[in-house]
Amino acid sequence: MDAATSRRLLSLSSLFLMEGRALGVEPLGSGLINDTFLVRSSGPEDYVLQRINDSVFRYVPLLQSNIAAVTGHLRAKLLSAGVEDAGRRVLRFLEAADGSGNSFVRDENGGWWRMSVFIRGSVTRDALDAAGAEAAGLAFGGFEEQLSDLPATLGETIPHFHDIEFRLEGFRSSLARDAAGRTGEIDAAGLAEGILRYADEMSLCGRLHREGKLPKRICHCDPKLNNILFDASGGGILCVIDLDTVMPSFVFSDFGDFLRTAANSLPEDSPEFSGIDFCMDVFRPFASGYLKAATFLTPAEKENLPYAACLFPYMQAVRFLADYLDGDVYYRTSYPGHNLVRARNQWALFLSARSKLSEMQDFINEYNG
Ligand code: GN1
Ligand code: MG
Repeated sequence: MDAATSRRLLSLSSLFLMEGRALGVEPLGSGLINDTFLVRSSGPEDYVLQRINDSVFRYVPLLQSNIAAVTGHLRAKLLSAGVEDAGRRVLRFLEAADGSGNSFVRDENGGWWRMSVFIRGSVTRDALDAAGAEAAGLAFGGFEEQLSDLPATLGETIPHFHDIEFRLEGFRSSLARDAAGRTGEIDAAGLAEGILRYADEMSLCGRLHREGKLPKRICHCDPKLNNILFDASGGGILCVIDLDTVMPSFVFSDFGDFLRTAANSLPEDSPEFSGIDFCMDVFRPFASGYLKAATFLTPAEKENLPYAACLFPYMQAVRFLADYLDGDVYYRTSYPGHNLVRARNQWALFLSARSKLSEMQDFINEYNG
């Protein structure tokens, strides 16, 4: 990072009510949407400064008020349960120094910024053993359970975010528009045809919802493995971060999207497609943990968890491929074919998960007794 950028970020940090003085700043994490930085301070805490991508999150005040409702509710529960170290188990956003009471500021170009406390001694992980996968299941099942009595009504920070029928409609228009002249390349991979072949099967959740058989609940909706903070000294999971997409959705969102990253034998942008395997060694402990914590699930929700494990790699292949066709306008990319590689990776994961559907169903049925 050049000196001018670093000075600018330090001065943006001073627009929040932080303790101490900002000493230095560095890039943080690998998110594909927002820009994230770690701010080292002279006070007891370090901070995370983020520029919010407002072409993705179009109404930042709603976004931040959702997050305040969620973090406030979680914090109150931790405190009333007397949990030790509560400050490391839920995110805390800082107030702006301008007296507005807002948890965001706008820069001179209209950009939106926010700052939260960096959770001390936390790390993210790229892979999990069985105990870690079970802990993650408990964490996400527990997250939904804790929020099941949230008094506030949350808005959809991205309308139709995990609505597969809507995503497929978008994909079909991207194909027809061919804005970047790339349909030839994806034909070669046979990808579009494959996606359309499974469209009906994968749209099951929309049908169940319309038939009144599948409720919406407050879900995290971006539960990828690197959105979980682990205690660096081996004390297990501290908390779930990246709360931008916490909104009403089907529970499939958290169950399926977690496994999409954690049960993939390779990272989501690896081009080694033939090495991609949906790991049942992650599915089993994760599903056990999740079912243990999410005591509110209906039979229809439980029964369709294996479908959820297929739906999310499928939906992500649709989203990456649509973005590739649109000319890489949504996801941050590092090279020209990046989104196509990601789409093919997710497609391979979908096929692997789908080939294990009955194995997953047997496991869930057995668990339910
Ligand atoms: C995006 O920005 P990040 O990395 O948290 C995306 C998720 C995708 C993910 C794929 C708001 O998440 O839905 O699953 O990339 N978030 C949004 O890596 O679109
Ligand atoms: Mg995110």
